[in-house]
Amino acid sequence: GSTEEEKTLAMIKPDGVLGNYTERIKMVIVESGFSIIRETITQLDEHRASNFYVEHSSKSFFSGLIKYMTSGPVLVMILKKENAVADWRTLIGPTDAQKAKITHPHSIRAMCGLDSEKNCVHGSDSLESAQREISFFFGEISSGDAVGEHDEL
Ligand code: DGI
Repeated sequence: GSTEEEKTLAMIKPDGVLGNYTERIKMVIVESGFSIIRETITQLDEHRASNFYVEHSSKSFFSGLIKYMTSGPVLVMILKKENAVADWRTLIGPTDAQKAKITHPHSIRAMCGLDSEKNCVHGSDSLESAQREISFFFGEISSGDAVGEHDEL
């Protein structure tokens, strides 16, 4: 029988890739029960990074965020699991890696993040964001709702 599996978008940001955290993070992903069903390395330019974070375009930290996100390659992955969206958010921990080290010491951001900007990893914050972000990097795929044996991925 098919379980109610979800897909979410995970990203290892430039500081994570350049800091050689990729394999450690992937180990945590797999040990936590996620399947990595697609992955690609890409270098964001200003246009694509701005588009990805368009909801933050009016924020004071936006230009710094774009500079950071374009500073090196990122590894993007589609993760699949029951409750993948919320579970991946829990696993990465709070946005501010400095706080994560205190309140969520076992989180990925506590392991490899630096502060509220350079926080090492990204995770979609809702099913809707996940679908948008998966399409952003991988094109249109199935919605992730009630994914079963017939899913091509
Ligand atoms: O979903 P999150 O990545 O946890 O957080 P978010 O969607 O609120 O913000 C997106 C990214 O923007 C976050 O990963 C890092 C950056 N950011 C968020 N809040 C701040 C920030 N950067 C700075 N410099 N200062 C902030 O307060």
